[in-house]
Amino acid sequence: MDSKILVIGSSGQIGTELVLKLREIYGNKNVIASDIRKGNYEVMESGPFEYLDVMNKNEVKEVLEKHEITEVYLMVAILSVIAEQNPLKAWELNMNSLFNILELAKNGYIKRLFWPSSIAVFGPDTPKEMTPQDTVIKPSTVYGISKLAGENWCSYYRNKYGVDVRSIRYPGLISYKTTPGGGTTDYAVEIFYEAIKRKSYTCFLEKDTVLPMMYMDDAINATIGIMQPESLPSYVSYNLGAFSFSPEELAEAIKMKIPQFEISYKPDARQEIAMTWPQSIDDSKARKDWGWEPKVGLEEMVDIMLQGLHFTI
Ligand code: AKB
Repeated sequence: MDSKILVIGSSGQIGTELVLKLREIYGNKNVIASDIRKGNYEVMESGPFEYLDVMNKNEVKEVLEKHEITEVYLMVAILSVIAEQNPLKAWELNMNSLFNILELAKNGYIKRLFWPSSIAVFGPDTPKEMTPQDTVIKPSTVYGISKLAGENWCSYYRNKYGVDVRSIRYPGLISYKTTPGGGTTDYAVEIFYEAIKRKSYTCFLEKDTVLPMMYMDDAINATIGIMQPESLPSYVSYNLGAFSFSPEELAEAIKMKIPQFEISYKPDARQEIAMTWPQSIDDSKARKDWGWEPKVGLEEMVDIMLQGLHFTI
């Protein structure tokens, strides 16, 4: 099928890089960026942009019709930390944005949909190491509850109405091009800015809190990759892994490049969230079903981040 793509939430951490990669692949004019706020210079200059509030279904429908969209990447979400501060707002945005797009897909306005899930679907009772695709899934955070509900609604629309919806359970994502906001894994990006600017960082997690992480390029390749097969992959939302580390291990890796770097620890409420998430992920189903394979390892990620940020801060 000739793809005409709409990215909703194109000014966010994943959306920004996703738009640029999709434009490289499908051509600038075939990838429409959209958000309630302006994107970065590259996104705004390289192709079409629509101011769009995903909570307004009619507005979304108009944009779909105007650009004859075939595929939507719905990259809108309130992440774990902010969701704990405002549970009802997070529920409303995370769920109603999804319902609006699922309904439009059900009514034939979209042929294929990507929706992001997260390792936050797992909870304190889930096995922490090499967390399997199918396991105990009882999240204890607002964000996790919304992601699990979202996965279930995606399955429902797929089974009941034949909606082609695909999803990934992202781990923490690391990039020097875009900054995250409101997540528990954000420290793994902040630490690089502080290491370069101040040679020190105070981490909001305990030193031995291991979490699964991934370099953004791999996450973008996976996101586009899962949308490629003509036949639907068997799971709606796939586990995805790359590498795992604790703040202490990341600090050690940074110290190899910046020997003066010092880390200290002042755990706050984010520690509680992190403790309920897996430490590493079994992504064998994604590897088998649609050929997922991460390319960037921990050391390479540290090199890329330090080199990339030297030029930007
Ligand atoms: C968060 O920390 O909330 C996100 C996530 C793991 O989904 N980065």
